[in-house]
Amino acid sequence: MKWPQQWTAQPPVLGLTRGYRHFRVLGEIGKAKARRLELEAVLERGFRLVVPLQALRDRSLWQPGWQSLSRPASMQIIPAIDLLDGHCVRLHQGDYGQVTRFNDDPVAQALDWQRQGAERLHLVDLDGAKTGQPVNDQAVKAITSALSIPVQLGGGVRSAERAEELLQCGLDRVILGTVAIEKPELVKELAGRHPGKVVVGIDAKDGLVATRGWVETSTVQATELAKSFEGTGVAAIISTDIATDGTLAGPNIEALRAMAEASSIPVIASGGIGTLEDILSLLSIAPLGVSGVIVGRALYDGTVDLAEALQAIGPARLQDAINPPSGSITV
Ligand code: AMZ
Repeated sequence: MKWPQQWTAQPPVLGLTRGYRHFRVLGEIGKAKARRLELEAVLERGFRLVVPLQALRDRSLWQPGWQSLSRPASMQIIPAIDLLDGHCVRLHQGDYGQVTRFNDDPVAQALDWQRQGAERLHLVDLDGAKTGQPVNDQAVKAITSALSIPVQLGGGVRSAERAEELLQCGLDRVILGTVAIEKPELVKELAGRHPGKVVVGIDAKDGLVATRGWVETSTVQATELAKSFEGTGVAAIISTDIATDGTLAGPNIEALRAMAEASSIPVIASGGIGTLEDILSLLSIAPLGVSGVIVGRALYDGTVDLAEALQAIGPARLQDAINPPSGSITV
């Protein structure tokens, strides 16, 4: 029986493989019933995984999916820094009463993620989102001037003047949440004046849009709001599922699919990323227009390694450089 030299793990086993997906056959070990195939994960921090041949024969664990990599989907991985009173924090499901403080030096944190290969940084002024007033500008400006990658900011951007001030201060993009629902005309005007610079943040609780630091919930469907910005020049929609945010429990794929299908504006997934597998699972909806993913708590907790995630799913996916299957082994 012939097996391809390179393998792609399919969903049921992704958990077992710690989210690693693409494997190369190293060889066989053991004899008779103890014969096993030795596989190497195709990522820089490779690891060896020994799979019983029987499992391969049964196709219960693996399928030869390598060929699909000739047209790989990729997605921008955007690390997030949420600022509360100048510190890097994460909230659980957006609850200001459930704060974890991760780093007191946001500039050092931002520089670290840039060094690991991030191509963009996502900043949230949590005080600003709640009060409508900028509170963390000192940290925002320090981060923006220290970094060479583009930085986007949301939280408390409630007027055209404020948005334009931020763009002039070196922010690459501004994210508008509350005003997208309260003053949609303002968002459309700004997006028309600053193409590629205005992002709408749609944060949803059970499919309904939440605003003002997620303290208030509207009766507007998140997908309807997304639709209403079609053709306005909005650069992207950041779609956050509040129930999963800060939980590491996995993204809400169905909600993201609905958001991606609602309009042709690129969608950036936010909320719930806990593992590399979670990030990889988004590839299934990448063709619908999900172009990026925001990762927060998982980076601080170390359950996602940024450099590794960038290799697995970012524009420079390591497996792309690997030659197509060049042979097979006989079992
Ligand atoms: O965690 C929260 N409670 C929270 C949060 N992360 N509340 C708002 N935000 C973020 C949104 C969006 O990026 O995801 O603030 C921005 C929206 O702010 P505003 O002020 O425009 O509604």
